[in-house]
Amino acid sequence: MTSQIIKLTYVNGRGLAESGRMIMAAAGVEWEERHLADKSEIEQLRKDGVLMFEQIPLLQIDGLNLVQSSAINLYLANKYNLAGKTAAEKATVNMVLEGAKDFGVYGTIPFYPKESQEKVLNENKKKAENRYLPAFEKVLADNNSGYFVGDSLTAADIVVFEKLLPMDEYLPDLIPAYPKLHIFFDKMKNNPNLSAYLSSNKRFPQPDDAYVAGVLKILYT
Ligand SMILES: N[C@@H](CCC(=O)N[C@@H](CS)C(=O)NCC(=O)O)C(=O)O
Repeated sequence: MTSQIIKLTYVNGRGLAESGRMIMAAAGVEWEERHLADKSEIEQLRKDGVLMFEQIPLLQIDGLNLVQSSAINLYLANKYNLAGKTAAEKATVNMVLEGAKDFGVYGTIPFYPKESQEKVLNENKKKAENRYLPAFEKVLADNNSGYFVGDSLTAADIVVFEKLLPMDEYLPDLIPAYPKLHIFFDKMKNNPNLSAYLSSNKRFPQPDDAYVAGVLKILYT
């Protein structure tokens, strides 16, 4: 049986595709990437009817055209046994995934006007310190296995890690203040599949001005 090609369509950056990429990387699966470089390409995909809400990311897998990053993450988590083992674990994985999505907005900061970026960063720092980082610390303490849910790796661990990475790039002093989260962060960095992905040429850098301008031109003009 030939294995099917998995194809991810996005732009050439992390954005809303990065959590799906990291779930696939952690699961040890190979995928192809298509990076849209021109407005005409997304217009063609819209005409082709493969983008349910005319937006990317698009993951083509098992004959499906999946959109909506959360749905993509859940599909991958279920397919690669990273979704939790029981109904209760699955619900907790979903809670953590949604919380991680609300928390992990650091990749959008370069899209704000230069003069408001510091203010946005400070607002998100406050949210991280007052809500999300203590919550992550408590989930890890209550679960007491080194993982967010159950006793093995799930998509919850992967997506929290994916969201912590850009925060740590901006605010490297925060994670060390949370002992269990700090251990978790280091453990995830040392996960062989994730560490190979993070040092590969598939991992995009922090968005820069050229990337922001490209995305705005391709998707929003
Ligand atoms: N809720 C969607 C949002 C998708 C989204 O906003 N995608 C952007 C690129 S990051 C896009 O395609 N924008 C073009 C548009 O909205 O027309 C998800 O999580 O996938």
